[in-house]
Amino acid sequence: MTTHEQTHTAGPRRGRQPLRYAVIGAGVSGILAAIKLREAGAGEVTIYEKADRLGGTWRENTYPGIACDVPSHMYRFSFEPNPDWSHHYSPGSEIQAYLEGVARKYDVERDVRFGCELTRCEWRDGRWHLQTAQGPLEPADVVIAATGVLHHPNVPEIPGMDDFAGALFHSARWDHDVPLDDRRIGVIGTGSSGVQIVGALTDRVRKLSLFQRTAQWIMPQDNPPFSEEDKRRFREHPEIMAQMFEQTSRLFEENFANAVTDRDSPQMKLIIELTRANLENSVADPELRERLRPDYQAACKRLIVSPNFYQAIQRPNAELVTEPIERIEPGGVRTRDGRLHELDVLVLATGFRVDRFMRPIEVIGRGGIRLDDKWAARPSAYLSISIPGFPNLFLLNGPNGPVGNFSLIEVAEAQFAYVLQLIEEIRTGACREISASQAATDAFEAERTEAAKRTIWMTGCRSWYLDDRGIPAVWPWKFTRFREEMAAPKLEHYERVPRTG
Ligand code: N01
Repeated sequence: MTTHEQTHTAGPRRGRQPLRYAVIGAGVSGILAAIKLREAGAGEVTIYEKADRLGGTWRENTYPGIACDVPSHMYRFSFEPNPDWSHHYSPGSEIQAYLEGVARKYDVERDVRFGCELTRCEWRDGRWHLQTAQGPLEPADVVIAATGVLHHPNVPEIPGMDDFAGALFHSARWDHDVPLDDRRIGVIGTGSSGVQIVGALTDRVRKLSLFQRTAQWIMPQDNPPFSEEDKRRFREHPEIMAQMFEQTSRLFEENFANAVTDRDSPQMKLIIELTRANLENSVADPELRERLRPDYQAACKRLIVSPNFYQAIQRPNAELVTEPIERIEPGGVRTRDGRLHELDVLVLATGFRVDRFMRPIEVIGRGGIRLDDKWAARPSAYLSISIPGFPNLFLLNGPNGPVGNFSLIEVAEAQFAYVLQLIEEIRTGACREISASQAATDAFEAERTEAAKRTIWMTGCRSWYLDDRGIPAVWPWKFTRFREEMAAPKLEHYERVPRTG
């Protein structure tokens, strides 16, 4: 018997227990968890959502031009294929509408507490005790943290930001009351968000200034609409959608997702050629072309896919500003060369703080250990799902997962199928508490870190994938390995506290 087995004893519970589940967040993963828990007849489920609407990322990001660069028929719940996608790659509003539609169909909202922001989760007496600023909630036996990755806006500290006389907001907090047409707009940042905003806005505004700190490789994108005939065929023959999923998944996996984990692969060489040809063939002015040319390898940063960025940035009313930003003034942005770029609106497309996960919720595990202390160096979790010392807490799209190159919906589905098997251990009474062992987590992290060094993400660029050591904080292997790992938990890698009685 381990120390835990000796010290953690609860009253007798036999057979399948109706447990109480708390799901944190009503985005893609939270909606999924609620549907699947109910389907499993697992017990009472409550989703705590701090906002007043579900949708997560797709609720929060509403900037002009927002779309998903994973093909539409891959970016959906496997159990709810959608015949009505308008394009091969979906706009954000359509994905939000899809998520709301699925939630409606499964009556998910019944179990959502909107406007309920957790501040504290504490493991005490064999249960999770949850709290908001208003006071305690019902305790839960199991917590599913479905809080997302790209969630907390990264707001840079640029001198003078508070002095700006126009409108200033982050791309994930778009202020739709601010008029844009015929105005002077500045965009800071050339990630996927900034590039999409530039592509969508340049035609509408008087002047668009893009402040680029680092150039990006851009993959061209063809995004034709699905015809009404296509949609009718998808509706009448769902097997066509299934085939499309299989085909697209295979191509996506072989040509992109697996390529980035092997920097020497022929597919990676093709990505390099395609992005380089895109730059050479799309940008006419040699001086602008050189300023748009990155000095690192394609896909080192997350690859940007765009049908219209190069065209947009070459319009007469667009300007690529590569001079570093000195400060923000009431009238606009002053660059280091002394020039004032006069602006009415300034958009911070400056990304997210990616090391937060369920924080700032104060999470306290077994023996009073605080998640902030556990993650003092950096976030980690066994297989990105379970944290040693934090029993019956499971993360979806948690630290070091396959965020860079797959559909996060597919990732969450595979993870949740795995989590359900761990929950089954608790439900059947095989154990009362389950969390990854420290030894398994350390071994996983050591192997992951080594493998991450061979990926394209570590070939010399600054990116949000890199942790404080400069090591990619993501799943560094092929998707097949992820599927295999998620097929069934290796229970020997978990610490299980048995029930007594
Ligand atoms: O953020 P980012 P994002 N001064 O972190 C710059 C997903 N996504 O919101 O490169 C000046 O990629 C920063 O510069 P640098 C996708 O996973 C998907 O665009 O660090 N600039 C960079 O250019 C994506 O990767 C989709 O030198 C500053 C930019 O801000 C992730 O979300 C669409 C700065 C941040 O880029 C995040 O994308 C949108 C400063 N002080 C998002 N600080 C699709 O599916 C930061 N920057 C299409």
